[in-house]
Amino acid sequence: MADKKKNLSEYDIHAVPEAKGMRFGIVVAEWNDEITFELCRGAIDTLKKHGVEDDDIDIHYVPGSFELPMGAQFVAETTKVDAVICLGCVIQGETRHFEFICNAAADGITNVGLKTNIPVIFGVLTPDTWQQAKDRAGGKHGNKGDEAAISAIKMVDLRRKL
Ligand code: DLZ
Repeated sequence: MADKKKNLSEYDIHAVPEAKGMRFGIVVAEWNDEITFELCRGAIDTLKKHGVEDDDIDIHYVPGSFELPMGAQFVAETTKVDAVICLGCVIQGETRHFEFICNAAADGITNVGLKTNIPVIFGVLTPDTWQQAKDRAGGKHGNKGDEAAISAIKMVDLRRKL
């Protein structure tokens, strides 16, 4: 999996469990959609690369990253998914209440996972600039959506093994 030196899309392919039959919900923030739709594309491509069927991926949209936890909770509680992937982008230099939105998204996503017992993955970019976001949405640093998809597969596999 990526660390701060590596590309977000680089991982040991042999360390990823077979994901055929796993079902995923993806919740995408519409704010900064040029970035978040790329994250979503990366997540879908990565899930499918590891065996997930199109019909086992449900995509839902929320207005902004602040709404990701609520969207994730709706999906976790009302649909049959094994994990939910939350995708958003909050750019520090362009968002006056950056901390409020990021903290609400991070705390909320954590809480939804713990409350529903379904893995909920934090695929939210929090860069300083638009260019840094582009670099992590299919650019020179890879795609945060790929990383989120791999995390989701691994968490579903962990839960199934226990
Ligand atoms: C309002 C707002 C601002 C200023 N910036 C962002 C952002 O950079 N990224 C993001 O995902 N959402 C942003 N939002 C919208 C909030 O997340 C939320 O949708 C609104 O405050 C309505 O609750």
